[in-house]
Amino acid sequence: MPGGQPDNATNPKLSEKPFLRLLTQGPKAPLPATPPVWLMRQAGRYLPEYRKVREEAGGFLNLCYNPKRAAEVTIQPIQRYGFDAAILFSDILVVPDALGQPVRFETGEGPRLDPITDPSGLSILDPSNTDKIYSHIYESVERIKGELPDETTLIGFCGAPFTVATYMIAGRGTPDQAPSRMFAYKYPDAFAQLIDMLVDSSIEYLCGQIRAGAEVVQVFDSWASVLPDDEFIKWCQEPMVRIVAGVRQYHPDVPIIGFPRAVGPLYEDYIDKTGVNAVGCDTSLPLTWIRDKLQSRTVVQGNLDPILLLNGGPQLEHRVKRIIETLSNGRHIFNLGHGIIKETPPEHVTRLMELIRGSAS
Ligand code: 1CP
Repeated sequence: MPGGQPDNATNPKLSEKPFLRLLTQGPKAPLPATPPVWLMRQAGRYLPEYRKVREEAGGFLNLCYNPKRAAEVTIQPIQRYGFDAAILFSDILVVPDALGQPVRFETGEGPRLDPITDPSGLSILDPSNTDKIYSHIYESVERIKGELPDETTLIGFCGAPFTVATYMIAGRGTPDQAPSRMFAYKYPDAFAQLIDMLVDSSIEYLCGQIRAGAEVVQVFDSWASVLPDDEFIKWCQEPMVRIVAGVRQYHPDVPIIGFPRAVGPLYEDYIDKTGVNAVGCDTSLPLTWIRDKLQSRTVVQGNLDPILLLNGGPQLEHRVKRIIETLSNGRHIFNLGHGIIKETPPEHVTRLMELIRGSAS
């Protein structure tokens, strides 16, 4: 059962947390001197200290389900760089694993699941027993919350139903998500049933993370952009409307960040219909368009090119400056447009933090 627990409204530390403050204050409140910052996939293989723990844990999911180790890798990038937010170390594919479709991570490769190829494949899913897996994650959240510096906000997360469904149907990452798109056209009722189950389980899972101590939640719809607009509305936007309503019913004050990656002009209606407190902006969105069309609607997060962070140098300096100049008159959280690339030299992130924190005019 979701629910319980005090929310951010009663959090005495709110004023000490720049990231949470920006997300909870209205558009008229004074802005911080420099934007709060965190990076998608900030805990991960580009950090030598992560690689060490990952090796000791013996497998990626073992790391996700071991609260002590998961807490350790969540906090590593905070200790190294002092980001304003920590994101729970876990993965979006914990949800199918909890629903009864086992997930494996093979070394050097992405995730693997036994694919659901037709409606009969849905019969293996059992939404009544997910706590067996989710409880490990909630324990990680509690532990992280207890160990984080007071000024750091803790972000919980899940994958959006469509993005999670693409892995459940294909059994792996694919370049174009064709298997799930075909499934949705061929078997729309069964696809709707899967999306509905993922909506309910995501609400339960996000509320569990919030009860355990997550102060903000983000929903990653990494593959939303492969859908035509009417399918996007049906399989991405409407499910997100229900997730936002479902979480807010129990936790009305916890900010929710949506990330419908690369959907271009569809961002505007997505913000208006879902009522998210912020949107993650991918690399392809023009900065002035973000400022003029999105920042007037909600808080914007993004959108440095991860490849530019990998490359570093004067182009990085120039672009960081331009992002901050363009978005600094409104509510902006500095982030990448997608996850950090594993070959990124850790010192490029150090330089990025110097540029952001030194940007006060
Ligand atoms: O070998 C390793 O160490 C595994 C690499 C790795 C990591 C570090 C995976 C496998 N997942 C994660 C952690 C993770 N994943 C986090 C928490 C850490 C943080 O952000 O600091 C988060 C938020 C995710 C989210 C995630 N997983 C997304 C959505 C965001 C995005 O990048 O688009 C997706 C699509 C996944 C699936 C996934 N998990 C891992 C891989 C390699 C993939 C992509 C697979 C593919 O499409 O081929």
